[in-house]
Amino acid sequence: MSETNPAAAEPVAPHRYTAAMAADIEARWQDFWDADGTYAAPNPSGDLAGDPAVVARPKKFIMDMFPYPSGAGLHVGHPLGYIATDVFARHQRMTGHNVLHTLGFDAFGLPAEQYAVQTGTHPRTSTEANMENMKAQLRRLGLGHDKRRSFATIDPDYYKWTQWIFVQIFNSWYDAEAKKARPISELVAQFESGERQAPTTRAWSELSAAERAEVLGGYRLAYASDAPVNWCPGLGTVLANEEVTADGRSERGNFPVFKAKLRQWNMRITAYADRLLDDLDGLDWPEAIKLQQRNWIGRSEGARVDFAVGSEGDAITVFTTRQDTLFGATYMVLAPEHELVDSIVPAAWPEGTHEVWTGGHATPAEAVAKYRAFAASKSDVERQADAKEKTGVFTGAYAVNPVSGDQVPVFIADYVLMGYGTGAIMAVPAHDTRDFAFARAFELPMRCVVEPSDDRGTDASTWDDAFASYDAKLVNSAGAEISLDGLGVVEAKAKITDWLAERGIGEGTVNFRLRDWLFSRQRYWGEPFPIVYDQDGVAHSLPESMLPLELPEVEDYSPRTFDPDDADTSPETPLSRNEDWVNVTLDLGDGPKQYRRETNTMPNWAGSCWYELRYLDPHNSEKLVDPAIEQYWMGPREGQPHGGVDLYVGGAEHAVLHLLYARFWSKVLFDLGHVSSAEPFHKLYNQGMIQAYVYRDSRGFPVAAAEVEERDGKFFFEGEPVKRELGKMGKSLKNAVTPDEICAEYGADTLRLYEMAMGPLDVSRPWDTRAVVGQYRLLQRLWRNIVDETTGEATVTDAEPDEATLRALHKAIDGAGGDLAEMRFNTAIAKITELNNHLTKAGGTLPRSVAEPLVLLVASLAPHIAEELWRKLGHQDSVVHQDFPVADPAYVVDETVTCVVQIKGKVKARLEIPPTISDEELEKLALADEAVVAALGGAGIRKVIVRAPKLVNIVPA
Ligand code: ANZ
Repeated sequence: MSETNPAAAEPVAPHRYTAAMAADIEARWQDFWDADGTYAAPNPSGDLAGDPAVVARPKKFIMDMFPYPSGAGLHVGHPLGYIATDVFARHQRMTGHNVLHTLGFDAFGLPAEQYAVQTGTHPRTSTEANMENMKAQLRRLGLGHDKRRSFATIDPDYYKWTQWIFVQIFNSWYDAEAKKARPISELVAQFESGERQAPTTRAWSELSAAERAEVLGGYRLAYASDAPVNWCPGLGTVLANEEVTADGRSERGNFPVFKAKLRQWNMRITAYADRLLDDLDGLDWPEAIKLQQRNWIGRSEGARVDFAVGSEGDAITVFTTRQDTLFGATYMVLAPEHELVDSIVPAAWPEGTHEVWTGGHATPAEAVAKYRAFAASKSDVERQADAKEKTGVFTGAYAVNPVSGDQVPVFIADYVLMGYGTGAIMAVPAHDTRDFAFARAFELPMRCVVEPSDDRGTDASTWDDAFASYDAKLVNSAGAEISLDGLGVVEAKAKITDWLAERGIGEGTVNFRLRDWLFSRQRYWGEPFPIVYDQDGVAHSLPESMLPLELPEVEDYSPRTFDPDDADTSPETPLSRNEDWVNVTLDLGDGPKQYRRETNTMPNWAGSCWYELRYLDPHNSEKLVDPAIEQYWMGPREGQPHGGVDLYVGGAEHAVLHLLYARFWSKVLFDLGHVSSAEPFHKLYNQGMIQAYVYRDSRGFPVAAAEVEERDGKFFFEGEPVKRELGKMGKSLKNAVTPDEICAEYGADTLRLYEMAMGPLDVSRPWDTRAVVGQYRLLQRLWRNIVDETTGEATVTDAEPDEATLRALHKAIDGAGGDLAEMRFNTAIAKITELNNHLTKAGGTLPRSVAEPLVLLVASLAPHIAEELWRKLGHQDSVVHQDFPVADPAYVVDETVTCVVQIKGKVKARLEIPPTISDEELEKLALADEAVVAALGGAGIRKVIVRAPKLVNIVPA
């Protein structure tokens, strides 16, 4: 293994730490760990039960957001979090914990399906190949995972339970009084016994099966409904709001997206809005993420108010957070899709209708129809954009403001969304910016009802903008029956809410921004729904014995593409084309019958909603997870009121969707008694991003970053100057660096150290391949401090270390130990480097009592070299399960501390003194100090107050 050192023209030492040696060491230890099961975490029972002494330790369940096995493989940015959790997990193992750390794959998803559409390759084939590739890349990094617990969400053994959970959710309802989910059978029993009246006028026993199913659908936590969804005929699928661009087209493919009513599965996550909000308080998550969840859930306290409309006793119910401004409501707006619109539209425009209100249309019906078509082409985001000009049209109808008795015109406008509140608002243009803009455009009256705190006066027609404030008094708010004048906003709200409630025309209410979760996709590569429909179209869930329901083979993986501009088409799913699979005869307990299978698949998010639980008990074929095992790893304990994973590391981009969905599933499983933890992830940590330099040529195209040369701070590619900027790492920007390259050049331990040393874990940082060598040199010096490079043997003595070395060692143990426990890996490395440099400088052979703790210090960061050195130091057991060294406090305290000497309370000198100095000695030193002598200027001394070792105060005579 000797190489030639060209500089010296002499062979270098045969046992020097080189990339080749690192590769050899690393491969050997990786094989050893796999064969030995070094990272196997014992369960308290079941097939993965193990050493009771280890089980008795405090547990630590450490988890990464698992990867999607992409065809591109990993670049060095991907493993940042995986290395960090690995270092942390190793440190926790060395500090007395039973550590569960493993990694699976989130393997359903669109890229494999698109590849299948293009090439005809089964998504499973390409996904599995990608997983093999990624596993090899990850293995090369030396991650200490319990591989017995790994799985992919596409494994039928896994998705059997995803389907089973769906069945549990389908078969339960939310009991708002008990504030928990309960089996739907208990609701049926209540309907049957008459304890609860079903929302129909007929008795439960008189309803047909289909009618009962319809009623129950209004309660189930998973239910099918004809909801307005983003339908993209060009792609042949519905899309989530996040997948639609601001101008109402599909992010992928740029096809038009329409709002269409399609029968889709939904999850009633809104039932849990309060608990999802309240339980955030008990979680150890970054505040920014908690805030995003709070905003996403969007709890608003306000009121519902009825405005009478027409002569039939109908009312438009609005949701408002400012019921105090009711006297200022001078018009109303319904969402264009609001169901009341058609019934209130009169045949002709009322006498004297303002021309601007009609949009130039001959009849209200025509105006409404035209405007609806216009609004349907816009996304919700676009509709809500504040800056946009307000559009809308008069319906021809008037409603009655319940406090002022005024007739107010009713408009439809797209700035009111169907999906929020009641889909209708009372508009208070004087005090709401959007209403103000609309009122200006349509020349509608404004009435100031909240006294402005500036000098604009109370005539709103002269204002430039709305006056929106909670901190003011009500004015112009006296009617025949009630007056709010002079009250503050809070009191006025309370008073008007009571008044409305007494009359039965309103009530205080809480509204949430959160919507139910659209849960079906017209795709192939996802979990099939465990649902079949009988001849009456009633949905039935499959019993556990029929799970997993595996994906059928199909000829064509693509959803059918329709005329991209035609909203009136409906999706044809890939699964629906396999008639043999779709039409089945099953015995669901009442004899063999014909059924049709649901042909949508579950969304991408389903598999990641509960994977933490499967890690615990991955081979259980009887249960989702054994309760005792779940309780052991996830159960609530001190400081973790809802239980959960001890550390979950991943990107901040998953603030809402995944993290909210997983919380929701946890709560349902908790309510139904399947788990003891009501929260999946107790502590959440967001790692930063590894960024990379992008180099662009004069045309702005990225050039291969690896081939750019730097000269005098300028950058050149093939001789031409290029511009450097910071961007994402990836193939398209031609700046991806793979972990494989870095491992080949330096070894995995160097890569691990470099990634951890780059900066605080939660901060983004630019990758710099040239800087990696710094960590390589650290490992070379570490090696040389312990191993004789000629013989390859460890050379240590039994001598006692000197005082300075003891101090350096114990400070490093203390400092790095604290840092590792708190995930400050960069500073831990700095402290270890400092110790190693001290030892290098001191020279000579290391005492064993220094070499061993040194190896243990680096063991979590650079596990391969640590194993090798540990073995060379004569140990037969793995370094992985050694105890982290304990610092001796006597050597940790600073050698000197700074003592302040004051004369009459003013600082005159600072002394560097040993921390253990006595009062007498310190007084002597202080009085002898030159600066003190000079400052006293020969004056006598009345008193000396000594507080060793920090302070001496001298009072002159
Ligand atoms: C009258 C009013 C007066 C309002 C005022 C605000 C200020 P948050 O806090 O986000 O819940 N609103 C209600 N439903 C809506 C819908 N479907 N589409 C668009 N806007 C809607 O917002 C609640 C406020 O947003 C409600 O209170 C309502 O306008 C509007 F000085 O009512 B407010």
